[in-house]
Amino acid sequence: MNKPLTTPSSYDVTKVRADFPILAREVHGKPLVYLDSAASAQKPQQVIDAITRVYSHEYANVHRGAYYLSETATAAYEAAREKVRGFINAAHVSEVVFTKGATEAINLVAATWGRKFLKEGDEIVLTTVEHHSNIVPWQLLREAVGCVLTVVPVAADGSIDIAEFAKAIGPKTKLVAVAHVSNVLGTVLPVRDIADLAHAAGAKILLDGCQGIVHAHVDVQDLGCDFYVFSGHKLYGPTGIGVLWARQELLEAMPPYQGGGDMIDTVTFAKTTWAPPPAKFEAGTPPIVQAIGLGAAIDYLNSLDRVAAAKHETALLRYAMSSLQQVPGIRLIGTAPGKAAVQSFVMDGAHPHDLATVLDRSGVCVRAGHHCAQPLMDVLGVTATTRASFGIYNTMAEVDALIAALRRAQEVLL
Ligand code: 7TS
Repeated sequence: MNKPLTTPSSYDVTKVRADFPILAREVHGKPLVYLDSAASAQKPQQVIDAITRVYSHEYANVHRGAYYLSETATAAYEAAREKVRGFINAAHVSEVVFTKGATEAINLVAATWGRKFLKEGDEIVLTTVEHHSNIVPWQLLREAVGCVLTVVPVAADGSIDIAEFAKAIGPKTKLVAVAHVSNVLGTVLPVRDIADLAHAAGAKILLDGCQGIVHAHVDVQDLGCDFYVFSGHKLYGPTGIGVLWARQELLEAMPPYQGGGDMIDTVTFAKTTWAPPPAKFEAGTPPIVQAIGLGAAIDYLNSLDRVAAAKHETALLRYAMSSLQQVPGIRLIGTAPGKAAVQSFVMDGAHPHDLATVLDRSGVCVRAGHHCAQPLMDVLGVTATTRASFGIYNTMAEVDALIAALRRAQEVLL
């Protein structure tokens, strides 16, 4: 996720951009400059076509029809699960549970594994940089079982020292739940080392991979984690679909999350038995088309040179960091070594919301606010930041457009 300063010659960003129809549109009469992929990425035509094809020709409910169309839809839904398995190198396809997003996946783990296996006084280790999705479900669990949340601090540059984890993880730790990559700072956490510390203490580790999976190749077995979650919509796929990956034995030991159709083995009024995972965790009609769309996004990403794409993103980040630093009054937030292509900043005299609104008039889309990481904002001593995040389709010219728009914004706001 780091090294060279320039985009590899093998990476043709113009060709990639041509796959994303929305990038050709204008906003307020200006070419769209989309720098908010960390919130949600745009979709390639291949994903849009896959969704249209299913609804136009192949749509039916899954796992219940004896007829051709339902069998076709079931096969496509289950093929998407296999694509996810391959993408993250899970050992078994049954370890891949479809959810509506990363948020639901974390809530699922907290409500099932957490309620069954944690008791009063047990500790969960988090970090300051977590998204609310990886804080609030654990607070709900704390209310239910009386567990304790321990928070690992972040250094001023946004990095997190592994020694802090060594201090925080102890005999009472049952779970370490941390972001793979921070959505505000871009920091890549030393997750393999954290996993080793967690396991040495007899704890499990959950990785919130929302931002991690989009910038780097993820191999859940190599990472050594127990749970890995992510959302499809940040990975160039549709909204309404996410993934919980967990080791088979954990899924087997966990009680169901929701009850309903598809998650049962047999039902009587006296007693119901569960289907094996992943069906046990997929009650009701699942997000069929969204899962197939996620499969198409994975096919699309696999068709690219992902190593070259990651180098391109790093080159964009480095160019953005050095260009932003040349704008008077701008302070970068998050400069940890080896970070991912997400850059927060604040500008003297301008509130991030006002700044984002003015940038929008130049066609530049950035996120402003607390980024669902209010505890991190408190520690950083700011109420909000402006954030530019880069995807596989962004260009150096778009970084220039951001900088030009910032300079215009300074004329308007200051
Ligand atoms: N975890 C991280 C690290 C995230 O960045 C996000 C979304 C989530 C969890 C929640 O994902 P969801 O798909 O379930 O909502 N992050 C952002 C963001 O940075 N700007 O908008 C959403």
